[in-house]
Amino acid sequence: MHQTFDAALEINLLHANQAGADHNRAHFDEWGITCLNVMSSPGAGKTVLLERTLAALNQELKIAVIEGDMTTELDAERLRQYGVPVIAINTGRSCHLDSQMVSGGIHTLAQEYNPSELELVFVENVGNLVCPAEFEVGEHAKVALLSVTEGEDKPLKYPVMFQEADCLLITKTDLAPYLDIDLHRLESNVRQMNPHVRIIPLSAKTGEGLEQWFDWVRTQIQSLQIEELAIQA
Ligand SMILES: Nc1nc2c(ncn2[C@@H]2O[C@H](COP(=O)(O)OP(=O)(O)OP(=O)(O)O)[C@@H](O)[C@H]2O)c(=O)[nH]1
Ligand SMILES: [Mg+2]
Repeated sequence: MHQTFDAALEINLLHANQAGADHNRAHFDEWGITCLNVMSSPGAGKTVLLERTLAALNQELKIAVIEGDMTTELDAERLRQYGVPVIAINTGRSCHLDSQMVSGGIHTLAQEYNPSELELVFVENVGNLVCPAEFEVGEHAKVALLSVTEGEDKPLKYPVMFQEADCLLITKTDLAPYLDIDLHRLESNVRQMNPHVRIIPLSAKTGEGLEQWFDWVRTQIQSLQIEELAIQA
């Protein structure tokens, strides 16, 4: 009986979150913004990846970041150094961003900047390999990071994140030679969960894979623009 109640509550919660996510996505669509939701366990390299990305693409694209952290603005402050709008959201005790929190971030963004001038919004989610994958925030695509230090079994143990991801970045590949990690097994475990996900091995330290990541980001923006043109035609 107790279990049934919990399941019903969870379905309602996710249903309400989904409605909010659809509303957020409608705002992004109206402004011509592509939104990418960046997720991983704590410390897999989300903020460093965004730092490298802002440094490389900031001249080419108008980018903003919605930065989710439980308590601090440490990551937001790191990213503000790249001169882009960064809206910080503290989730308090919650281990993920939800669509309502991101809605607040979107409205702050729209008050402080002209959102129609933006092309790309990254959402850096709270470091957690489980919950963020369950809660859409209005993104057009999900990016998951898994660092080589986490072990090749993680796609099997935490399947939802890997099933939901549109792009999986295997990060910190510069550290692989010092670890007992089997990268082929890791990739095959990812494929078992999600046969079609784009996988990019990447090191923010050496730069390996960064160009492929930037190209994937550009492709996301282009495919959304093509979709919009098709809708208008
Ligand atoms: N060797 C190596 N270290 C990296 C790489 N990318 C990130 N790191 C290190 O990993 C640590 C965590 O990086 P962050 O970018 O802060 O990780 P995060 O996922 O944003 O962490 P949270 O926001 O706390 O979840 C830092 O010490 C980074 O310098 C990499 O490609 N190679
Ligand atoms: Mg971070």
